[in-house]
Amino acid sequence: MDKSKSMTQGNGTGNVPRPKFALPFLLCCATLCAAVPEDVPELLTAFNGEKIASREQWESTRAPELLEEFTREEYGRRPVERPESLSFEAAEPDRTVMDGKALRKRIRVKYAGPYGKGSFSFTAFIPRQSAPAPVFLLVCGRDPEEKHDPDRMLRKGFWPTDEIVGRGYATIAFCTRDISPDRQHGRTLGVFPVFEDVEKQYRAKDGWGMLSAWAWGASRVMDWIETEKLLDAKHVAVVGQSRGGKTALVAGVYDKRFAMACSNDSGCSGAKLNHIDLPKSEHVANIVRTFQYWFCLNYTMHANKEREWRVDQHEFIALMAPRLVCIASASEDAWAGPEGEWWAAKLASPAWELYGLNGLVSTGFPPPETPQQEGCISYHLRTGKHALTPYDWKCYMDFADRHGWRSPR
Ligand code: GTR
Repeated sequence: MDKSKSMTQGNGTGNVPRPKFALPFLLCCATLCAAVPEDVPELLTAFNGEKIASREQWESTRAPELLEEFTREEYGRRPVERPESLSFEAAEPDRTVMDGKALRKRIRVKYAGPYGKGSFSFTAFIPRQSAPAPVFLLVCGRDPEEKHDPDRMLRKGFWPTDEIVGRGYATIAFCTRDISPDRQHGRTLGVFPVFEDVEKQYRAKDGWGMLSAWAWGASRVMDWIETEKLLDAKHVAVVGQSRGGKTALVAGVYDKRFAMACSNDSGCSGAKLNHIDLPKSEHVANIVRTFQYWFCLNYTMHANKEREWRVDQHEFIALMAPRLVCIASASEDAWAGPEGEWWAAKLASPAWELYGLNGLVSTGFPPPETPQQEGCISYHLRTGKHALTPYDWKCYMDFADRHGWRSPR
């Protein structure tokens, strides 16, 4: 039996059980298998061989060609960015919560396109303070009952609203399934049939996949943030875990209004480098077998050939430069490939250097609970499993603090 296949069988819900390995075995694998990556596509050499030595060359030549490559081959083209018909309304009356420390808003985003209309809601917790609050926007790819929790009945660590507000940040969450359900036939629902004739037209090979659609949702929340005087639209971080972590990177790369992207345990097709030997980690062949609909159709062509492709994921992270990026891994998350995530962060760094900034300041893959946060890329490894925890949030907020998001600017 094909071993990789057994690891990625769907359970009909869009969620796939992650393969289970014992911790000592995984740590041993990570140490033994993660050799220094070889033949990694060169970030600062354009496809025509031109060396990229300045910020101007990066912005005029290299960044656009990389963006075009990732769009055409991996995440797909959007039929629309901000739709002409877009409006916001209160989904519920505002409420004071957290013993008077925060205002809770529930907002409905309504949009329309050539083939119909759609809507989704999000929840915002805004600290009561005089200055506009910087924001952490969570792309929630989990069940809302379990993780999103607009009524704060469960108080899960996945979205620790009280802690975030307690540190002076506003936080907003929306559920990806409200943009489009996370399943193969989700393309006939949510945002897709509003902007495409999904019944009559064949899906274009480079047409947007679901990660791009979810990230589009994050940008529509950003549209609202720009209208809200209680919020500081210049300091908004988009955060996500796993499929949400891939989405957070896509959101940040395609929408420069996001000042920071936090990609937690995003792994394959997110922050993990493909040019690294981590046999227990997910590969393109695994991901397209189960989650083809997350990507454009062209991406399937790279299954088992990702190392022959002229780009790798560090170059996608580099498209965030000169803005802030947080990459995070968990020690027991071999499927996401922690060392591959660290290497991608490291190899993306030269893009920041073109701006006279540091990317990831690090001498090597760190031990757990030792965040590397001196440059514009933050990396941390957390002890434990595939999750988003208060410790991860603490690292993200520490990093934003370091960059003056809360102090007088
Ligand atoms: C896995 C998938 C990963 C990751 C994860 C998740 O099954 O293979 O790429 O996205 O789901 O979202 O938890």
